[in-house]
Amino acid sequence: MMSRTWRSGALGWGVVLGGCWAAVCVWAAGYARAEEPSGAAGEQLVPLEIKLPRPLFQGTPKHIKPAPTLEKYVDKPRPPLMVPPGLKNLALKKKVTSSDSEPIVGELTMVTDGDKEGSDGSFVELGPGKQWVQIDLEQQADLYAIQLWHYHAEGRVYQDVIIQVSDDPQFKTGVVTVFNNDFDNSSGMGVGKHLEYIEDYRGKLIDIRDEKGRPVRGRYVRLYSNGNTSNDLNHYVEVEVYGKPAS
Ligand SMILES: [Ca+2]
Ligand SMILES: [Ca+2]
Repeated sequence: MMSRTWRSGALGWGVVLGGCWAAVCVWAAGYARAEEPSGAAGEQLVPLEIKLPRPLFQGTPKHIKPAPTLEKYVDKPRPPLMVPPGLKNLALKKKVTSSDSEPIVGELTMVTDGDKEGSDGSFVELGPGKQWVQIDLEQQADLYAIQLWHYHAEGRVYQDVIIQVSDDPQFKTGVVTVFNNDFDNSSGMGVGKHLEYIEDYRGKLIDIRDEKGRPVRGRYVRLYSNGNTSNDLNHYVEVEVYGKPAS
């Protein structure tokens, strides 16, 4: 009698637990579905794969003081950027022009040569003050993300980083500013809302889609800077522009 009660009790709990487990599974499946990212066009998104160079220093750079306008330095792998499949680095080996056509060190071709190692011989050094480099993607394209390394042999902050996209090589018409961290307008191109950041081997990955997840269309990408926390010169190790040719 007692044993039968116990058994039916256990059976009852088994049903309850089994039911709960099924409910959890259904909830988890629903949650996973809800969390699956989709793009502006409703397509499935995948992590953007970026090959990082080897680190040249470790630990938090101590010589740069925290500020409300400076992103907090985090020495951890960054979360993946979810993008539509099939994006390519359209900047690779493409022609680079600059406000400083005769760099102090290196060549402009180094900006897009695929070499991201930050040691001597792998960066181009432009003159002091506000300077820009411009990449011609050679065709109109839908652009999703920009990954850049100014310099990563020591922790530095490059000032007034402003990035624009246009179909006009002179950047006079149809200019879209996709990044601007000139918080005090010292470069005179308008106050930027983005934060300054300390560079390391991970460089800076910038999602340039609009608030609805749509890419920016254009053929030319221009990147400004205005010196850095170690000197008033401007450097580039590599710039990658992820997108696909406009259809
Ligand atoms: Ca390079
Ligand atoms: Ca500034």
